[in-house]
Amino acid sequence: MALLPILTAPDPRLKKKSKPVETVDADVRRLMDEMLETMYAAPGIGLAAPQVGVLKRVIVLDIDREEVKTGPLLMANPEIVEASDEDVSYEEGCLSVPEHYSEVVRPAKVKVRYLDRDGVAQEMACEGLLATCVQHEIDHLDGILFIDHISALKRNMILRKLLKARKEKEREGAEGKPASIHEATDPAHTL
Ligand code: GNR
Ligand code: NI
Repeated sequence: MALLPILTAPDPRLKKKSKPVETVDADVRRLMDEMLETMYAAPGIGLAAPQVGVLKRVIVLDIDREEVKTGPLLMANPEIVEASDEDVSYEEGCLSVPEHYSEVVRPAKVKVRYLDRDGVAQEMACEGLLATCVQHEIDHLDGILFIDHISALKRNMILRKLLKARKEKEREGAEGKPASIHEATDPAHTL
């Protein structure tokens, strides 16, 4: 099975609304399986299809903490059908926003309805990290990143840093060596 490349912000594909899956067929099952493998390899506790460039409403999760071990969860067309009035703040990260973390406030408990890997409709009550994570993944299906829940000032700072990091990486790739080494050996930068 193949690992899928994970897109990082800013990328226009991460801002798009994903389309519902019509039926959970062999293609969708393969996507779910490859996403799960990609998530474990990253490593992450959740992954949404648009993060691998596929604009379909498919998410995978596996929360493994002392209190809660969910095992692999594969969901097509996940929907929040109930949310608690009570909110909770959790420090979130995202594989598409590498190395940045922020507190995000969301409902503490949600009930999610989805189609499982066999195409069977399921409902699951979620709380704790699972509730946060499933909302984070469903957000991805609507083109929303966790940084869209924080101040524009913080968001733009993070986006600028991500863009800068990407450009440095591209420059390294083009020259076959790190930009820092290039600068150190460049007479213009030694003064
Ligand atoms: O691996 C992940 N960890 C995480 C931590 C707190 C809140 C949400 C997440 S999801 C994230 C993986 C990811 O980017 N999923 O879209
Ligand atoms: Ni994410």
